[in-house]
Amino acid sequence: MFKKILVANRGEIAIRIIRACKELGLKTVSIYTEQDANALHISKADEAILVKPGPIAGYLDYEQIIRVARWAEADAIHPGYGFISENWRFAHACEEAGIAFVGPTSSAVRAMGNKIRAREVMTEAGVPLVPGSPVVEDENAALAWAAQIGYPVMIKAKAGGGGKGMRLVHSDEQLRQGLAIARAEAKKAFGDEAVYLEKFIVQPKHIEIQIMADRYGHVIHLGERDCSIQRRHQKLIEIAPSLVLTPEKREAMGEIAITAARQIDYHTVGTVEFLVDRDLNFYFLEMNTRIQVEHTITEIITGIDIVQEQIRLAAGEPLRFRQEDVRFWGHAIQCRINAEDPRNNFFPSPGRITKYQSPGGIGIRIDGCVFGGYEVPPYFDPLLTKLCAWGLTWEEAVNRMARALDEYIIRGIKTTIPLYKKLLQDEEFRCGRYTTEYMERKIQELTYEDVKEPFDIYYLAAAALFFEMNYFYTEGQE
Ligand code: MV4
Repeated sequence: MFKKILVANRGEIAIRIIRACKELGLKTVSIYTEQDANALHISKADEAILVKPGPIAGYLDYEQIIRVARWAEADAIHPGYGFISENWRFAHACEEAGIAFVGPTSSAVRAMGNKIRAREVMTEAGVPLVPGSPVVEDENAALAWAAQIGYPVMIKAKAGGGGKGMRLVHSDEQLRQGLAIARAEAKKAFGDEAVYLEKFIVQPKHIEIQIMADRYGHVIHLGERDCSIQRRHQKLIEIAPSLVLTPEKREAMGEIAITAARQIDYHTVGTVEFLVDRDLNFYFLEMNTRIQVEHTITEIITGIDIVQEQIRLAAGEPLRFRQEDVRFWGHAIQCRINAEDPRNNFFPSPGRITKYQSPGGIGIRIDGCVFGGYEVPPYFDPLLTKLCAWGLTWEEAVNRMARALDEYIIRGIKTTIPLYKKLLQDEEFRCGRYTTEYMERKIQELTYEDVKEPFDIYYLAAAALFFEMNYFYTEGQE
């Protein structure tokens, strides 16, 4: 086992990793940039080292991070999610430097980062994929492939992922136009203009399987998470298990996810994402070679500490569970509490938290990085905390989450809490059959304020009057 781990991240995930390390008896080193000097992940670790430049570049400069790890005598680096977590060059540099990367091999990271290569690898393994094309070299090739696949067709970037550079087209005409735009976007976003086509799956669910693997050929899955409640590819609410999968479907998807992992000699933990259509046909979408934000809800229903296991597996320990040891118990929901204003197009809402009171009690878990008086910096991802609720039944989990949201007080900045309070009352959410277009369709209804609105106008008038008087007053003084 390692002795000391450098946590190459910030925010809630840095704290989550530090907690796992402490329980494993490992020393921890945090890194931070100048703009993050008051961040909680600094004081939670045994040591903290300033990296430059801020606010973000220091977290991305993996060569500097490896130098810092060497200097601090850390024997492993945990990248968390985002930042350098899926940069195969970083994983490779760790391999070269003789510092353990808490993740799979750089070649597995690389293979899954290239979406075309991922499709090829998975095709070879017999993993079901959305019908699609290889890279389309020109317009004629694209038109021919589209004819074979059948409209509607999605144009996707070879280097894409996370929804960037995707384009939906319904006809030859739209394909011709869309192709040029998609190429330009892909070039701009990824420095690679290669695109390919896929059959568009109408109103899919986004369901992903958590897997765990050691270096000795053992691979298991920890069931699924339904992440369909999202907006513009930012997940907002995740649940486990999915309310639509049968035990047989879960097993089938789990088996396929294991096959996918085996195909690339995967080890540590990872996630295989699927699109699931209305008839519960499922298609491989991509594989995430890192810990994910929503790993928490799988921990809650399985009782397995995924981050601890990830570290053990990275250190070369054998898997401690067999598939039949994994049991699912009850239902878990996670709400991502973001510093954003859902009523204003999810506009970022950084600033000082003037009051903070978190919920608690049976079945509640919070992973966060904020406190009363903390100034949320404007530079980073808006995630403040992850609020999770567990219940023996789905209904109990939903009611418990609603209760926890009611208890939650965050003042001084806008958050997604009011949105979730409304959403949890929605019948369509409560029945669990929602798909990925749910949020976009419901956002108006869920952010419509029915009681307080008329009063706001009076507050506004009073404030205007106050400022007006103040203005005259100060003018008189000069
Ligand atoms: C699709 C799709 C429908 N058909 N591909 C979005 C994220 C990116 N990784 C893939 N995405 C999609 N690919 C085909 N062939 C619909 C989506 C999609 C989506 C997928 C997962 C979660 C949310 C989504 C929201 C909109 C579209």
